[in-house]
Amino acid sequence: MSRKLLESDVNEINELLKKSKRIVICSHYNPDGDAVGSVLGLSAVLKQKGYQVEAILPNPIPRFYRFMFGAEGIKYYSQEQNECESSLCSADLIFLLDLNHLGRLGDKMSAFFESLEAPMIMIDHHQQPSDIAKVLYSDTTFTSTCEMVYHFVDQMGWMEFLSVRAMECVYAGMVTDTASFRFPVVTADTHRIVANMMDKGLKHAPIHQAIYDTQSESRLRLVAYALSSKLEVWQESGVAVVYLSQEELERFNHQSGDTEGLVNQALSIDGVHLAAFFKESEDEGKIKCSFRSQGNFDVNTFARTHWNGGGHYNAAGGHWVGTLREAVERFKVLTA
Ligand SMILES: [Mn+2]
Repeated sequence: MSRKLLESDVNEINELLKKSKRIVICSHYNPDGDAVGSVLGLSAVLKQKGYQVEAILPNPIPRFYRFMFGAEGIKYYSQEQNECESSLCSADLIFLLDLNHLGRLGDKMSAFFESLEAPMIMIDHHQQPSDIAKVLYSDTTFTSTCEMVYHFVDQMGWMEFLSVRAMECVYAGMVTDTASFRFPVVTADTHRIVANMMDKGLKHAPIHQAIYDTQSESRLRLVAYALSSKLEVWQESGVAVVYLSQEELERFNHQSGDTEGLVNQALSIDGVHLAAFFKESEDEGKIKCSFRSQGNFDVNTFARTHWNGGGHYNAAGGHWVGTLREAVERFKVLTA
């Protein structure tokens, strides 16, 4: 684990690139701001360098990330499986960003990946990266994969190819993965990167506006409903949970990304150090789980041990098979 790419890695990446024309860049299922930002930011740089680049994601991105440069060109495996598969098969090189193992591509896409022979480069800040990439740039001390992409571009000597539009993507991932630069993992270096990008013309305010000030009325009403009617707080244990059924999500015309941030709102209650969000998925009987903690409760281990998931020390996710009520009860018992 190193904040910097090793010199041997830089050499190996240069060798891989010499042999490559077609590059595919992928990230995880239910792409968040860091996934979308890192994929589109690096795509823009590699396109500037003259490569044929395709961005492929397992499923569509939330509406409020569509402002990012190149977003309209992303291919989605869930919608264009054949096209995505032929692009992946003919790729000379594949980048995997913001994911630590193939399972994060979702069941279908990860199964397909098993058959691919193209070398892979993984850039990621999650714990316990799996050993599938030819070059692994992994470091859990980084706030975001986007911050790593900035370092990557810098260390490869490609800064002149990082356009302002590409910086917007990098910034979007940084701001969303750090909840607007508030998490303890944010360093002076994080801010220096932002300062460097602003010196080169990045405007931060329109990006915040595009991400945070463009929500639909139905989304705001869904959040209001969830917090007023579907929030439980167990003060003695310092734990809170928010949970929503498919029926409720449909009632509020739920769009992807609409429930993002709900778990952080539960965590913002005074005295609460652990919060969860449970959401009934469209697959019958499957519950999607998100966990956030403050201080020294390790939700990565908690999610790995009990909820078929994982992530970071203070932010993790998973899934569980059962009813919504059972998931809430199980969570209550496990954290009492
Ligand atoms: Mn991330």
